[in-house]
Amino acid sequence: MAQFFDEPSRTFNEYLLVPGYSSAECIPDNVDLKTPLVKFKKGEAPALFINIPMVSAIMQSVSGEKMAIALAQEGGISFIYGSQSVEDEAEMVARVKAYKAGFVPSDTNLSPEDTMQDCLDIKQRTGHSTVAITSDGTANGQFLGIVTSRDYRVSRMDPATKVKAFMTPKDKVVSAPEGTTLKEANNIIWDNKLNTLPIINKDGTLAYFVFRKDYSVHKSNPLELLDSKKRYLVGAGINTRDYAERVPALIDAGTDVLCIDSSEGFTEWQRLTLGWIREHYGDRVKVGAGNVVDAEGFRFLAEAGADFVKVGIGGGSICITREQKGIGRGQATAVIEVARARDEYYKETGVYIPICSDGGIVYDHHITLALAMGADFVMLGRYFSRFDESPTRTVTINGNYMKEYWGEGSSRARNWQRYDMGGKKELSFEEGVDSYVPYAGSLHDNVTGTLSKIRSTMCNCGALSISDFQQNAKLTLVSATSITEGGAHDVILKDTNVQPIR
Ligand code: RVP
Repeated sequence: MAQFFDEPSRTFNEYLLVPGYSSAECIPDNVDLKTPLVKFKKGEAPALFINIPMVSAIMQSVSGEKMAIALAQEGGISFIYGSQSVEDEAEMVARVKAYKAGFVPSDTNLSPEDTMQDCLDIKQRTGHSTVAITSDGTANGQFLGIVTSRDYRVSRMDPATKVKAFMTPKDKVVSAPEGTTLKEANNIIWDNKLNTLPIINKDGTLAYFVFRKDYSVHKSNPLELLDSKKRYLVGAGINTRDYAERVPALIDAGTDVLCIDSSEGFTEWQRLTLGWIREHYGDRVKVGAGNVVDAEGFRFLAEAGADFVKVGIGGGSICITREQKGIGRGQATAVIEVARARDEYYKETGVYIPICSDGGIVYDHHITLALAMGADFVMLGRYFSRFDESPTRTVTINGNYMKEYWGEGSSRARNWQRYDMGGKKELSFEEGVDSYVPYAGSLHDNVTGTLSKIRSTMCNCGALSISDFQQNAKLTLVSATSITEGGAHDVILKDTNVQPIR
């Protein structure tokens, strides 16, 4: 007979934290959210930490290079999506590693032969109004000038007017040579009242832009996640099909950590992929695996050599795996069981394998619950997709700003490798949807708000570190009626359209 689990599987919404004693030291400023990213032996430190327990999902609509840079600035890490060619993924990683805080490769470029209409189109596409004009219209061509919105008048000029007729040519542009420090660049910006300073290589090609606004961003990131060469840390997704080609390219590009991106991790394919990496790189290359939802799955990946294990099937906001295939498990139950298995494995072997709760985070407090249940960090897709830094278009729907967000199992992503169980190299049916999410502004502002809630709750529970929180948090299941009690209830929420009658 089939095996039945005694308890129903539960979601984060069904739990609450019960406060613990908060001493006078329990203030948000004293909470340390640093957490291990990869496995380590008892008494040793892990080779990789993250400074906040948040990583961005391995998805086309979430983790591009902008996301990776913005999240590393806050102390977390992105996993660049693997559902693109090996070359494109490796280039994205290389661009994150080449990024020098404050020095930005130009992503908005045209040639002098392009037109004003091209300027309008590219501005719409990238959201940037400063266009680098280079000989070949690339980010690193011969620098010839710049165009900003001040250089053309849409109402008065023919859209076919060539860029060379209205650009500010290079001899009128204040620039600085390669090797200029960020501080020097900032001084030039201030002295000349500039918004943008092009940095030019010796051979006259464009190296970077320094933007006035970025200098202040750089200065206000105490938790930023840097490697020993002061470059941002970045992760990358791989699959269980082309790893022999993809992994070396990603390692050459400078990837700090890999993660097998798959809807189901308890498979021979994952064991083979992990085995291949160990055979070729030993423990030097760090790689997460998943996803699993029970102790057996965890044990399998731990023994196969995973550096961290991702937990969650079917809980993602865009995921319809449970509807399509009837597999999965409530995210809270999955995390609790896998965390127990992780702790047992640690007791038995002295090796701590961090676990990542992946998908299903709707409210900020779900992150706090996941940590209390034993997750070492969480992976978020929908959350990050709403920000300026996600790679998708912003659109308006009924007057509201929205961003696109689609699943890797949707036909839009065509990520068949993520779902492949052998057979034809294509998605046989969809396991994800294509959707919109409300636009929410900058990653920095949102992550700051989320972290302050996590820190505050941890203080209520008397915990100043994640491991302390995992060990001492008190959690309770809630009844359906107490969920209702938890929101605003029995009041009529104020509405701006209400007309006073007196
Ligand atoms: P969420 O944060 O709830 O949006 O979930 C994101 C997670 O959903 C991803 O990290 C991944 O594990 C999963 N995912 C991605 N695509 C799909 C799909 O198309 N079914 N699911």
